[in-house]
Amino acid sequence: MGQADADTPTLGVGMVGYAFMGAAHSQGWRTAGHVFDLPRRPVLAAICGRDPGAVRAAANKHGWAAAETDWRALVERDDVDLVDICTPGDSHAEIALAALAAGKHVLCEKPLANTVEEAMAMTAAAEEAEQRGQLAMVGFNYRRLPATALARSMVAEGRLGSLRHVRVTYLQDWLVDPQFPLTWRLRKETAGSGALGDLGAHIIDLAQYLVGEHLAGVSALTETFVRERPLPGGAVNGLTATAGATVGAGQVTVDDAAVFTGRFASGALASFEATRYATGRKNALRIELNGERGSLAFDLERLNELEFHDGTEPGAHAGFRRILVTEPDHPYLDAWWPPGHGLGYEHSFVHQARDLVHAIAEGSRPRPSFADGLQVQRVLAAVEESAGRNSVYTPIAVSPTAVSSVSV
Ligand code: SOE
Repeated sequence: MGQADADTPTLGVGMVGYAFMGAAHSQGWRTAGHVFDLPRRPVLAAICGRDPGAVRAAANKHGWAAAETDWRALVERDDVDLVDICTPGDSHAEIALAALAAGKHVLCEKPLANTVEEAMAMTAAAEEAEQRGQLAMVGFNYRRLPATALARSMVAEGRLGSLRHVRVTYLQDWLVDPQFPLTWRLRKETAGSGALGDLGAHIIDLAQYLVGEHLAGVSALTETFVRERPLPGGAVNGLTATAGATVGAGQVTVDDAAVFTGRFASGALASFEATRYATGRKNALRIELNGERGSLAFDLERLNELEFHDGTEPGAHAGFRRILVTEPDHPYLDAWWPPGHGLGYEHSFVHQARDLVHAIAEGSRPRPSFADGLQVQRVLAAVEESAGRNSVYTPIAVSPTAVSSVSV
């Protein structure tokens, strides 16, 4: 159990944004130093949002020492060493570039950007800043659950042998009601894309991380089921909205769902599904890997478990077995509870903060880096290009710096 002592150097954090991801990241920064022995003690220095009253309330609720209403002022604060970007995708590039130029480390929520061009500029700036000792990470938090980290190590050890299939879905249903208002996630100019960039980015990154390779090409279909929605009249927070006076309607300019297949460089075949219309599925991320020597399966709704089939066992004894990922020698677990007590969604953000603090103290490039985020952006763009050409197979370029970045 960690508790940084008084002479542990601090790491001042400044956060931009205070909605769902702002709350989740705040919990990660508050908790990491109290669970893990960290080489830097995170200090929640300042949080930023446009509404003075709302951001002051968020500072009080989430434990931030100060509140700012201009992210440019936050980036320049002397008590901020790291800028954590928890805003919609249309501001990621501007804020990250300014933070890197101001000498700060950066954590940026996924997807890295709204376009490949923005992601390329962010990656170039991050790699230049790295020469000055500044580090940057993109927040694909699902890599940081014990079960997915264990799965990655099992694949890397060869427990599955050569991979043949990757099958991954990310299913939500918060848009099934056509009366859900036209929030920022449904407009291309703010979100970049819909379920594809929001949910598809997660499963693209997780698949590439677990496999240890980049996707070489995709064939895709996307659909927008409800093309016009009421403009927000009431309160909206993340995925929920309260009814408000109808103030007209607007066009949905992003995808509601994306279905795509892909091929990894080694030849393994993959299928992906990302949707906000899977009625009854709330946050159902499921991935299964099939190799010549065995299979692994993970379900976010049972995130303390990993299903493993050892194909080398005698047929009479073979079968999927459940690994309860709560042992002290499982990833991250040595700092938490005794076996069997389990963790939750929010712990992935505590682990994200932990890993970033260690990377900063060691001066090593965090994973996933901005180059990893750029590679996901390239896949997102290829999916949209393929879908725009009626699912024609579309190859994916690989950035030179990204080649070495898909690793544990
Ligand atoms: C909405 O789909 C959302 O909040 C995503 O934006 C997050 O990245 C995911 O972890 C939960 O769902």
